[in-house]
Amino acid sequence: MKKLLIVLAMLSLVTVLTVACGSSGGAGSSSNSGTAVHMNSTNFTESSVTISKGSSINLINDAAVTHIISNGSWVNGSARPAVEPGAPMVNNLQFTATGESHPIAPFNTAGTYHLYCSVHQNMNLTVIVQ
Ligand SMILES: [Cu+2]
Repeated sequence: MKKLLIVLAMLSLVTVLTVACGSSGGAGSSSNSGTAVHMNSTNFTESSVTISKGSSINLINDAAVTHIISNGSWVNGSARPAVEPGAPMVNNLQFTATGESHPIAPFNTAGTYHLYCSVHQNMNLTVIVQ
């Protein structure tokens, strides 16, 4: 009898998890929604984020300003677009509204990558993939 209860409990847990995943709207069954990285009105709220290989980040705009994100970085006040080998392509990903969020495709190769906002000088994000 105890065994049956455990089995029932596990089945209901699986059901809850399945429903939760189904409603998240993820593109792939194995992908998660990504590590949240927030942006305020002029910058990323953290300058770097560390994630595990194969996972993604989810950029979230916390301000009612436009951010346009691409591969690359600001160096000494100059925008330097650059798609680093192994980085997912991010090409003028635009945010315009508060609360708007966009996932970045999974980082499948370990390394250090850079994203920047072409609107805001020195708005840089380093993504460390381990
Ligand atoms: Cu910006």
